[in-house]
Amino acid sequence: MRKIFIDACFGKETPYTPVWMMRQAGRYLPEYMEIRKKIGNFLDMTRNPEIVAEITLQPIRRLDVDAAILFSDILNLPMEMGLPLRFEKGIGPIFDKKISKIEDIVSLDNDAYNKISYVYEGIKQIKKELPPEKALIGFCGSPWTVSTYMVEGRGSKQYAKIKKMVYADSETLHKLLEKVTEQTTKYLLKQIESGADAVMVFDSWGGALERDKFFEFSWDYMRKIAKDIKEKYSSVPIILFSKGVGLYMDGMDGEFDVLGVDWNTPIEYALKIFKDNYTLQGNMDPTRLYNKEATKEAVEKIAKIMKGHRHIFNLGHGILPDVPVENAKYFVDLCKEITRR
Ligand code: 1CP
Repeated sequence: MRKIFIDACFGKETPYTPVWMMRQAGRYLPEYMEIRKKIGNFLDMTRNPEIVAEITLQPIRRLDVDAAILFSDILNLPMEMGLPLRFEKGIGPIFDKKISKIEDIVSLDNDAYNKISYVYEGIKQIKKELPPEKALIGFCGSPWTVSTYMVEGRGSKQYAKIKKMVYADSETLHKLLEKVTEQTTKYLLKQIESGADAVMVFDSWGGALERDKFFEFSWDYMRKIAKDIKEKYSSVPIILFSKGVGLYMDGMDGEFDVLGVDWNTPIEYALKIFKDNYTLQGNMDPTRLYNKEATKEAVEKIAKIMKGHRHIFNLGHGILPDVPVENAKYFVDLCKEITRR
C-alpha cells in the first residue's frame, strides 16, 4: 500500500500534504505520562520493545498523523558505546564519563549498534501494529550533536568544551566524529533492515557552529551518513534536520530527500534556495500550538507558500510538554483539510 508520507518525501503527488510533529511521542500526551509514571525511568522505557511500540503508536491513534517516529532517544547510541547515561529531573541527560582525549575515543565500543537490539525489536513490533498507510520514521542524532553531549557531559549553552576542541584540537574531534558516524550509519541501516520506512538525522546543535565550521564538523558527516545509506537503500527516504542554521542553507546539498526547516527560518527563504530539489519539512513555531488562532494563521501561511511544491507539514522544533492535546489535533486536522486536493 502507498504511504502518503513516503510519496511526499520523494515529491510524488499526494491527496493532501502529510503531517507529523517532532517529539510527538511524549509528555503532552496523558497516555504517555501514565506509562512514564508506571515505569518511572525514561531510559527503561526506551529499552523495553513492548513499551517502545506502545508509545510510538500513541500519536497515531490519538492524532492520526501520517508518520510515526520511533520512541527512543539520540543518546541511546552513545550510551551503548560505553558512556553510562542518566536523566536528572530539571537538568536532563547526564554522562558522568566524558570524552576529552584520544584514549577515551579508542575505548568506545565498536559493536554498540549491535547492542541496541531493543530498538530493532521495538521497530518490528511497531510494524506489526502500524496501519499500512502510515510510515515509521527511524532516527539518530547527528554525529556533531551526539558528540556535544559526549564531550560536555550534558546539555550546554556555551559548548565551551567541544568548541575548544574545534579550535584547539580538531584532530581529536574529527576522530570522535568519525567513530560516531560509523556507528550511526550502521545503526540506521539496522533500523531500516528491521522495518523503518524512512530515517531522520537530528542535528539540534548545528547552530552552535559558525558557517565554515558547521560544514566541516556537522554537515559533512550528516551528508556522508545519507550517502552511505542511499547507496544501499535508495528507496528509503532520508530526512536531515539542523537547527539554527537557516543562513547556511545555500551551502547544503547531498544525497538526501527531505530537509527539515526550523521555525527561525522563513520557509519561503528555504524554498527560494532549494526550489523543488528536496521536500521541505516544517516549520511552524511549536509555541503557536498554545493558541488555535495562532496555529491557523501559520498553517494557512505555510500552505499558501508551499502550494504546488514538495512539502511535509511539521513543527519547526519539538512539541512542548504543556501543549493541550486538543490543539495538537486541531493542527494535524487543519493541515490535511486545507491542502486536500
Ligand atoms: O519523559 C521524559 O521526561 C523524557 C522526555 C524525552 C522524550 C519523550 C526525552 C529526554 N527524549 C524523548 C524522546 C525523543 N528524543 C524522541 C522520540 C520520538 C519523538 O520525536 O516523538 C526523539 C526523536 C528525541 C530526540 C532528541 N533527544 C534530541 C533531538 C531533537 C530535539 O528535540 O532537538 C535531543 C537533543 C535529545 C536529548 C534529550 N532527550 C531528552 C532530553 C530532556 C534531552 C535534552 C535536550 C536538551 O539538551 O535540551
